[in-house]
Amino acid sequence: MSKQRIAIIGAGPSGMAALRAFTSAQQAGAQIPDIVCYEKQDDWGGQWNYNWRSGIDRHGEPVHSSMYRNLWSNAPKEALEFAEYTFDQHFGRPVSSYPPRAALWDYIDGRVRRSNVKDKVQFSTAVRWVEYNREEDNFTVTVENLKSQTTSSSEFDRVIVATGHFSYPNVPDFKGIETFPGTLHHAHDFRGAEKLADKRVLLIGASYSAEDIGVQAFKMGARAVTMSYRTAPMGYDWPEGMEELPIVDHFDGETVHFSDGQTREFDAVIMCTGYLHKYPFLPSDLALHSRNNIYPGGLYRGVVWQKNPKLFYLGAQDQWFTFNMFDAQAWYVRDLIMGRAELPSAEQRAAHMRSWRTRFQALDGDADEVRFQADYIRDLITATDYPMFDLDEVVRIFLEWKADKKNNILTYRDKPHRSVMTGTMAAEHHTTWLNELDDSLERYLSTPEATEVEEMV
Ligand code: FAD
Ligand code: NA7
Repeated sequence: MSKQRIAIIGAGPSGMAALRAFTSAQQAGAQIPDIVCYEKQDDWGGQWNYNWRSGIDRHGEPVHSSMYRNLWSNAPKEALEFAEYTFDQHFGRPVSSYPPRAALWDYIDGRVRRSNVKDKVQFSTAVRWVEYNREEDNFTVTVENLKSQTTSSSEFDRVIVATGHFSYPNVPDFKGIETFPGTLHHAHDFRGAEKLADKRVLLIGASYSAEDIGVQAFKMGARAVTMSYRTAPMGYDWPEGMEELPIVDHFDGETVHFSDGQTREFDAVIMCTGYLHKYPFLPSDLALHSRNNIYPGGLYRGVVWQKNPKLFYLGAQDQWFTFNMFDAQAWYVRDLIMGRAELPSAEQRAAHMRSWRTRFQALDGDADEVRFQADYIRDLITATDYPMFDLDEVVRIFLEWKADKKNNILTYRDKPHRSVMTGTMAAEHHTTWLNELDDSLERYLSTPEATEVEEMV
């Protein structure tokens, strides 16, 4: 029998998890399918592969990453740690719980670099179209090599979509916004908060981006930061100079009118209004349409496209858990593809999806969501040989993190947590998040003299 051919679209953390899942089976002696991973950027890491560009890249492609220079992990690294490649293994010593972007990129890169899989990735190659061939029961994948500007098509037995869903900005309209004379961006194009020093900044939205860009702006010396919510305020105990107001009613030049009648003047507006699930390379019967939530419809066990179970999605959920959830998904998809796990009938899959969906719809608040996602991951790991880890303890870490943020939104990142994988207590970073202005890996791993740290305070 000829070997199956598998296409992985995207080499972000989810695509890298798929590459790692297959090589881990290979290292254990199994015959694995032929794998080709297409990645439109010139390196892997997805969102974590920071790019100073915004808008359109040098090939005329939409820039993928929404990350900014100053980004540090927004949850403890102990909640995202791989069960089969720990932070201790990677860094060789305890590091702090909230690493900056470059340190997390180094960690995910380190794991796959050791497994020799980079030659399976075709970089600077954008997938343009995926077609299911009913008669052959396979897919034709058409790609463009962005450097040579040549297109080509190949056939695959299965396709894994791992292109992420925090890249295409959701940009609402507001009455009068065209009269605003200051700078106006979506969070997707935000690259650093330095320029916000001394500015009056409006962030529209009440989730991770508004919260984090808000505290970044505060840290970098913004004169005033206002965050505007549609449904509910984040409700943190904001420091003086930061506030939450209800939704924007309209703009009138630099003056913004809020729905409760208050007005403020601004120099800069950043829409932190989330992202669209968008898969421009997929026909509508293969493309996921969903809001950003933790149980999108149409995906059995969150990964198998119910309408065509030869198509898989990784990382399509909103994310409390990240890297280790992508692993659990990738291991399960690998096992389905390699025939190690059995795919239930369409009816059984539908019944399974209905029962999880019912539970999902009854969730009440963040703690419920975290527990739901932990159970979801447990269900996947149980079906594979991915090392099980103490998911209840990770839930506890998430809840502690939430309480730390409630306690002080400016200091939660200074707190160490204990690894559920190794039992190692994280190090305390040499400099507090509020005082650390150098986000580089070198600085993160350095051990500055105490006097140098004191001088920064
Ligand atoms: P992505 O990282 O988005 O990777 C998708 C890949 O697919 C990209 O490399 C892209 O170039 C490629 N691709 C897309 N389209 C095509 C195409 N047509 N052809 C070929 N390749 C294509 N998670 C955390 O755990 N901690 C954090 O602190 C954190 N902060 C975040 C901050 C921001 C601003 C954002 C946007 C996300 C953050 N996340 C964080 C969540 C993040 O989504 C995950 O950590 C992770 O990057 C998701 O991995 P992914 O592989 O599913 O998607
Ligand atoms: P999220 O978490 O999807 O949140 C989007 C926010 O935008 C949310 O508060 C929405 O309010 C708000 N929103 C959406 N549309 C509107 C309109 N029309 N008006 C006002 N507010 C609106 O996106 P984030 O960018 O914060 O986070 C995405 C990822 O990036 C996340 O995983 C992090 O790790 C980093 P709602 O609550 O729905 O009323």
